Amino acid sequence: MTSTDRVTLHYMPQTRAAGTRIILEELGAPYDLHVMNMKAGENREPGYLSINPLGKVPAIEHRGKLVTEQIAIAIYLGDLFPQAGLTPAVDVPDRGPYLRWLVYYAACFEPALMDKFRNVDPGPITQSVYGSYDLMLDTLEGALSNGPYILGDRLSLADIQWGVALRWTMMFGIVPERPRFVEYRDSLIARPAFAKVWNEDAVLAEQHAAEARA
Ligand SMILES: N[C@@H](CCC(=O)N[C@@H](CS)C(=O)NCC(=O)O)C(=O)O
Repeated sequence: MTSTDRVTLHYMPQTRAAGTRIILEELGAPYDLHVMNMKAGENREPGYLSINPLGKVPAIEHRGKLVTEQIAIAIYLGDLFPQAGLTPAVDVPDRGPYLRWLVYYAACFEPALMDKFRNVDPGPITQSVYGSYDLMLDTLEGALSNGPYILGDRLSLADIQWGVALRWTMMFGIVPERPRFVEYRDSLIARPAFAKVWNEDAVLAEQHAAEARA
């Protein structure tokens, strides 16, 4: 990998982009941060909107291409750095469940959470993309009952994603602290990459708040 192969992560502390940064750390990927101050609205300035019109993070640039959406980024990076051992290869049986549980996060978990958080009625389970909130959560809990990890005995990037997700959603009380969720989250957030990113985020967030007040 040459210096032009470094990944640029468009970043704001204490957002979904922190999960992407933890993934980069876990993979041992070479990366640079482009940090923006969300409290000062920097992600809504023309410079960044010309990169990502949604003004959202995470977004990465790599080899001249932009990738947005945290799960697309996770899959992309996992495939780019298979040597980290966190990515089931395309020709192994775990590949299907790996993709399933990564995509479940974006396709079912987040929509269900947002509806729950805003008191939006998802309607009948046949019309809701995630069935019902309880069914969605029970299904996730069932997947976590087969081993220490979501694929059973094998740690993958899907666990890193879910460790991040369960931490913030249980912290905000959107996901109930079911014993299996707590045990699983705790086993993941004890990993050094999590502490590194969250400690650095706390410093950055404080700086940004001070800058926005000034
Ligand atoms: N669908 C996107 C959602 C990203 C997203 O909502 N990011 C939030 C941070 S947690 C954001 O950038 N918000 C800033 C804004 O909208 O101004 C993904 O999954 O990556």
